[in-house]
Amino acid sequence: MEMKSRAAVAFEAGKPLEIVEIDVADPKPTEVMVKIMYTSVCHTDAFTLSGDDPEGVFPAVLGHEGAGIVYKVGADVTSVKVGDHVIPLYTPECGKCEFCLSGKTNLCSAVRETQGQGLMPDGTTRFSYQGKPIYHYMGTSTFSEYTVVNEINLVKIDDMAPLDKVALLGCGVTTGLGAVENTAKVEDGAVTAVFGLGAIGLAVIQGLKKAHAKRIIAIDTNPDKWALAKKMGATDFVNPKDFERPIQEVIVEMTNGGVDYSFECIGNVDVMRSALECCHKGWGESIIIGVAGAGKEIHTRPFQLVTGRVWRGSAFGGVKGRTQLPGMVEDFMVGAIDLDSFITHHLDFSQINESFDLLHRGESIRTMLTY
Ligand code: NAD
Ligand code: AHE
Ligand code: ZN
Repeated sequence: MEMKSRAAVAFEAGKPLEIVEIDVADPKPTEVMVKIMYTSVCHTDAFTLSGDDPEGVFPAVLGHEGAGIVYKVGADVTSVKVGDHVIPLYTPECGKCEFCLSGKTNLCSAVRETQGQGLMPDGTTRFSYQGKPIYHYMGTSTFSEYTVVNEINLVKIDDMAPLDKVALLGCGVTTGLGAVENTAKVEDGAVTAVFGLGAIGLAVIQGLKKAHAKRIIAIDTNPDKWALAKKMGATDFVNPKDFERPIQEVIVEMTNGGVDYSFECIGNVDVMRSALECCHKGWGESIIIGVAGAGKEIHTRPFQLVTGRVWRGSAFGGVKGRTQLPGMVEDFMVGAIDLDSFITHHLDFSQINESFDLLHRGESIRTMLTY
């Protein structure tokens, strides 16, 4: 039976979302309907809404950082039941595909193709408005009070965990912490640089502090971000606007030769170059986390790589969601992960466009939206 659901629909690229009542069809056998309780907006939602995402399709229900409660399950679903507390995963984990079995990546190929087209695996959508289909997004679509996701795009978590906090583990915080631990594998005493101090960069800093990095250089063009970066553990603060010369030169000088690890958490291909080139000759590694728009490419002299610098990328921090997220929720519950500091604003779901504006103006880290 179809459900009515309050949703923020992206009808067109570059336009604000519209809050409307959509129809949500029942989950198919391997799918689950989730009542989303809380969602936040990640810069990737803004990126897709802008029209720069080659995979962006409209009209769509965006949103990929949220938490909720299982409302209905398809006939073949075994790993969750009605009432379970869950976090939707844009990086699913089927546990059976070549990628899941490789032991080398968290990327899962089971539903990636249709997920990127805004469709469920059978090639259709569960959302419609006035009889016309509305696309899904990233396999999650948390900007609808009721959403339908594949069982493999869902992880059950501790019922005691506050959903209005652990929603952040659906993307931003997990991505930053994971990029340090799983992708870079930062060691004790490392000298590091973090470009971009939104939720992703701040979570990277939190991860670097946990990894006992000796120096954490926080770089942002918005000095209002220093205070939280400092709270997370940053040791040095650099505003590229204060310098005439390339920022990589400044950082190489500050560190007597460059950093052991750098992280690009913006999505700017020029900054990606700076992040690589501020790495130490012979061993420095730069991790690209930021998502760049259609047609953008990265550049550097190949000599930078010949002389030992390494360029890597990280999606969802290399975290396998169904295996690892419950443990991260427990880490939060015992105080080993700080989520509270990221939530700078609280708004009602109906004010979701204001939450995009706050992010664009650099005034918020994350706004927790309540349905
Ligand atoms: P955000 O907008 O909150 O933060 C970006 C920060 O970068 C801001 O503080 C801004 O002032 C700063 N900045 C912008 N231009 C700059 C420049 N030229 N030099 C220095 N600082 C600059 O965004 P967010 O939600 O933290 O996301 C950051 C990036 O990470 C986005 O590109 C997002 O799409 C991407 N992302 C990737 C993954 C992944 O799995 N790879 C996951 C989540 C987000
Ligand atoms: N659709 C874009 C790529 C977007 C992208 O890289 N997404 C990240 C997650 S961002 C979360 O905030 C990701 O997981 N990438 C791996 C994947 O399989 O999508 C494009 O360029 O087409
Ligand atoms: Zn995200």
